[in-house]
Amino acid sequence: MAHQPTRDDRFSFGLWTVGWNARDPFGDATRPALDPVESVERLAELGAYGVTFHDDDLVPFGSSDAERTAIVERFKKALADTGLVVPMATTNLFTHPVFKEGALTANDRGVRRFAMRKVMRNMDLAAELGATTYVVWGGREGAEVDGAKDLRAALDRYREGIDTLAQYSEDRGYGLRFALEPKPNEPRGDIFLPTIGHAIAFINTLEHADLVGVNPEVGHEQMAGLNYTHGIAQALWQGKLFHIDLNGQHGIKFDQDLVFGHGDVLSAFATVDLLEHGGPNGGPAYDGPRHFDYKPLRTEDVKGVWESAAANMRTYLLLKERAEAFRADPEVQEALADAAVPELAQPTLGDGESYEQLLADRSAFEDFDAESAGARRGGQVRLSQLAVEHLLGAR
Ligand code: GLT
Ligand code: MN
Ligand code: MN
Repeated sequence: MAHQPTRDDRFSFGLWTVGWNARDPFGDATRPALDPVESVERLAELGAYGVTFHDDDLVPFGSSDAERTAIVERFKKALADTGLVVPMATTNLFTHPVFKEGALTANDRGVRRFAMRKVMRNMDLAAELGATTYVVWGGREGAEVDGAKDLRAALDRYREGIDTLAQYSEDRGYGLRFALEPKPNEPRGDIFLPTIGHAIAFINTLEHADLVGVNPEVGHEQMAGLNYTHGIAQALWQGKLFHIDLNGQHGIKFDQDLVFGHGDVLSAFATVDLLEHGGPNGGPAYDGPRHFDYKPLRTEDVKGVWESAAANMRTYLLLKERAEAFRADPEVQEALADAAVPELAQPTLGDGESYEQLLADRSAFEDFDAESAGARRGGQVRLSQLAVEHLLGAR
């Protein structure tokens, strides 16, 4: 069945997604906590290939070394029994009150040192389990009160933190690549590195810039009113799309973490098209795991948790099929040509042409007919409608 996920689709889920017991700032949990081993088993049955986790999702904060070893051994056995892999791991630097004012960028130096050690400890486990990507979501790295934070010093400390962790991975031979996850706000009033663009600009200042990329989440960019597909296209273009968090969001409001495609479905269609095909004129597609970072709705029981996990994968595969049909449709090809989409792949200057030659080219300016170029038809609505029709299964 085309919409039945297989390991080859490389779908992965965080333990914290299906395992969320639906406690929110206004209400108590509506579901029991899930055993990580049960999550591994169920995800494997549903066709996922990978599972990801924060240190504390697997080993509760404050566990003794003996408890930790026992939990990890049991988890490893579940992985071996099911064949599920751990492509990525991350650290919880946000739940415990110690991180209320920040972690790698906390004013309190002791908290920063504790945070660094907490990450290093879980990097050891990540490497042991074969992970190749280490996500850093700085949910508490931010502020509500501008005057209570030296913003430039915070960026210095963030850089120091990431460079130190990258050095640690290199020295230990862990081969991890780091993926910074942007988010504009929530839980902090304003979070540092709020968008993909901010994160990439920050990465360029790092000593270990080559080891660091981004992990953009659909809803986080949309919370900032930004176009997710544009954001990940730039990350791909800069060789920085190390990982992705797929989910759904309805515009600028609190972080909804809906099932992928259950928010802006037309945008999700464009995202899958980009990830699978690399854009209308080709280009690098994304070859990492298709990772879902969503929360099963608080209204759901445990059965609904697994329905929603399956829904993420099925929606992705449906969108992938629609994107393939869209690309293969001769009318789409014609509409793309009509809208001059392939022409953008052609450099603006000719091969070896200098700006002196451009200045000497009267057809480029003096004799250029700006009026008729300005009157040329767009053909964009036709393309948009073709996409909608493929999405709705009308073609
Ligand atoms: C948290 C956050 C997510 C991040 C996770 C990684 S934790 O659930 O809302 O967007 O990806 O730390
Ligand atoms: Mn989110
Ligand atoms: Mn996320």
